[in-house]
Amino acid sequence: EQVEETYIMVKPDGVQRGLVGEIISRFERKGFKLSGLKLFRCPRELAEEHYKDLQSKPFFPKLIEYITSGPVVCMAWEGVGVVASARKLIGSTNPLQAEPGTIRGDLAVQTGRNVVHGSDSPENGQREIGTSYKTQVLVFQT
Ligand code: DAT
Ligand code: MG
Repeated sequence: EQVEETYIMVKPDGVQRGLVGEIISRFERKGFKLSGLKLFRCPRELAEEHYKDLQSKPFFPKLIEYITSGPVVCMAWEGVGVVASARKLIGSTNPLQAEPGTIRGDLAVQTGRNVVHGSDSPENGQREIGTSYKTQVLVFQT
């Protein structure tokens, strides 16, 4: 087991509903280390890059519209096994199928409003931190 990093993003609905503290708190209580954090409004090009694997899905345009609709909180979290563990803490993509006790299971109802993103592999963790977290965004208005 080795130390790895995952990209966690509180989506616009999570920020708007005031769930940022609650979500950060769950990762902190688990014992992972917060290694980066910023609030920003995701530009369309970055959103499309972030979700490029889903480009051909019918819901892709709606997904991009949603992710760019308001400020997001993006974070890098670090720890042993953090990628898979964060996915467990987040729960299933469809919040109605997510177990109680998970973030989506406790706090969300709709797949298209599932409050938080977490990388699905260490490789994607690095890729997503590189695109969404490390990219300089010049427009800071949220
Ligand atoms: P996850 O966010 O659990 O990794 P994913 O990578 O398959 O799920 O999809 C990314 C996001 O796209 C997901 O959080 C919400 C949206 N999405 C996925 N499947 C969807 C569907 N069938 N209808 C509407 N939105 C969907
Ligand atoms: Mg995914």
